[in-house]
This record gives sequence, C-alpha cells and structure tokens, in this order.
Amino acid sequence: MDSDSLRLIEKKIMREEPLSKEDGIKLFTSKDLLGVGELANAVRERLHRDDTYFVVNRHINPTNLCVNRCRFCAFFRKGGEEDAYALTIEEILERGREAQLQGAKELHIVGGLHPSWPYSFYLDIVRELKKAFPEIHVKAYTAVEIDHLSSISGKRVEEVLEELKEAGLDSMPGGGAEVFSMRVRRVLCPKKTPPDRWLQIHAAAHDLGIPTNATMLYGHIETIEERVDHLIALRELEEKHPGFLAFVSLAFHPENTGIELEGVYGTTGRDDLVTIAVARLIMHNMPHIKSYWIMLGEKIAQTALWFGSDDLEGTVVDERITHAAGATSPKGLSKERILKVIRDAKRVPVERDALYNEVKRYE
Ligand code: V47
Repeated sequence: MDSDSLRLIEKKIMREEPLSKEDGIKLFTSKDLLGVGELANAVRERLHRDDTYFVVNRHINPTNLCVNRCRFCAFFRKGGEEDAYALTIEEILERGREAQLQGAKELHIVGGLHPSWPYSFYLDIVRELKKAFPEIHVKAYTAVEIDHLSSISGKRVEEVLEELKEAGLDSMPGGGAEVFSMRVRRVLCPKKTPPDRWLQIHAAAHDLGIPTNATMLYGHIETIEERVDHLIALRELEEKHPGFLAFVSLAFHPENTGIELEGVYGTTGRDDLVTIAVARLIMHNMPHIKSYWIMLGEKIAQTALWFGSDDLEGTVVDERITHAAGATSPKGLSKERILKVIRDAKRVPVERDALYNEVKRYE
C-alpha cells in the first residue's frame, strides 16, 4: 500500500468513520507493517491509553467428546479413545474450587458437543458452579453449544439463553465463529453452526443482556478477503445489537489436525500482528482487542500490545484446545508473569473482572 492510501485510511480513522472492505484488504496486504500498527495503536491509545487488561481466570473444558468433528480441531475425540473424557459435576466443581483459591474472577467454560449429555446437564454445570462460587463470573458455552442445546431440547435459542441466565450464566465466550465463509466451512467444518446462526445467537444474547466475545480463526485456508468480511460482519452485529466485550484473533495451530498434512503451517509473526491491527481498525466499535498469549506465544502477544491490542486474556491455568494442536506456550501463566510481560512492554497492567471493571491497577 502506498503512503497516500495509508493517509486516506488514517483520515477516516481520525474521523471515526467505518473502514471499507477495500481499506481492510489494503491494510492486510500492506508492506508497511509499522505504519498499520501505528494507526491501530492510535485507536488503542484513544480508547485505553496505556491500560492493559488481564483477568485471573480458569478455563474448564467439561468434555472433549464432540459430534461436530471439525477438521481444524485436534481437541475432539469420537469416544472410546484412551484420552476421551467427560467430567462429572463434582470434577468441574473441583476445578472451580482451585480457581477460587487462586482468586479467579472468571470461569471460562467451553467443551465439545457431547453425544449423550442431556440439556439439563449443561444447565446443572452453570447452576452448581454459581451456587458454589457465587462471586465468580461464569462465562460459558459458545454459540455452537447454544445451537446444540436448542436442537437437543427443542427450545428456541432465546429460551435456552434465558434458562442459562436464570441458572447463573453471566456471559458467553466468542469461540465457534471460525471464519464466516461458507467456502471455508464446507471444507473445514460442514456440520458446524453456520455463520448467520452464530451471529443470530450472539444478537439474541446481547438483546437479553448477556455480553459476549467474538473470535476469528485465521491462518488456515481462508483468504484475506474472507477475513475482512468476517470482521465487517462482527462490526455490523455490534452496531445493530451492541453487547460485545472483546474480540480474540485465534492463530491456527495445525499439529494433529485434519489439515496438518496439506501444506498449512500455522501463522507467522507478521500475520499475527497485522491481523490484530486490522481487527482494531475495522471494528472501531469493538471495546477490547485481546492478544491471546496461549495461541500467539508470550512474545508476539506482548508486541501486539503496540499493534492495537489492550488485553492479554488471563492466567487460563489449564488450556487444552490449542495444546492438543501443538501449542508451545505454557498452559497457564502466573499473575506475576503477566504483570512482567505488560510492564516490560512499557504499558500499565490493570487487573480486571470479566466485565472489564478494574480490580487493581499496577502503576
Ligand atoms: O472455537 C480450534 C479454536 C476456539 C484450533 O471468548 C483452534 O474470551 C487454533 O474461542 N488452532 C476456542 N485454534 C478458543 C476460544 C477462546 C479462547 C480464549 C478466550 C476466548 C474468549 C475464546 O479455538 C474454538 C476454535 O475456533 N480452535 N482448534 C486450532 N487447531
């Protein structure tokens, strides 16, 4: 991209005008990574100054059994394998107790679509966690799980969401969006909740007062144009049904997946940084942009704090989805380590709760 194009885009950004699809493609394909990063950083600093958020949290994956069997996923098991598992409520509560002892403010609960768990079990997980740990925020179930619950219960999505909310659900994570391109999905995840349904479920959650996150899985077989379409679709949803808290770009990890052998190698540092920067620039109405250190590695996640990101996600403790696919990052980080990463980036660490209320500022 020549510097004139970058200046034109900069003018739009300064006027807080939404960028076009062409702008997005130009930014993604620009040779001027630092120029794009500088623009994204200006937006990040306008919204959050030097503040860099993180949450003490714990990820819990209740089961790896899944009927969807997406080709990009190394986490799912069909059943009968040695490492197939399905936790009991007591085992889930045990993990909740560990999280409570560590001062967690949030439980992040996402699992496979279990072939035989009834609808009531998913409600029980939320209800029992809330009963045992009323002070901890329960962020649970992707739109794909909500869709599954609607189909096994015969209830409308709105009803499922209302019942989950009643049981103690506080917010929803952003997984399962992948890339909103039917071309990609026909190849990678034909059985998965389609894009319009994913968007409809998040809109319904927002309308019911359940905040959610959004994601995009990139670095597999999608095109730049498909990425830009995805980001614009999220921006438009937020315009019509506000309720997103944060966007998380998910860097594809190919090991042990169905597409490992087809010349897909995973993302590069430039791609990770430009994706975060363009996400920040296209979705001017997205409150927060996470750099998910689990998938990016600590160093790129830290650098991304100067490319549009204002949030390092959390301590996580026991990540399984990316580690099944060859992630080399640790499965969790201590609070002290996260503080060091943010301070060394010359930013100000702000411990937050799940809704981005300040818990403690580390000046
Ligand atoms: O939905 C699956 C993706 C997601 C692979 O909302 C893979 O705060 C990379 O959504 N390589 C789960 N990614 C993770 C997720 C998430 C994580 C952290 C915070 C939040 C949030 C959400 O991981 C899945 C899928 O899109 N995924 N397989 C893989 N091989």
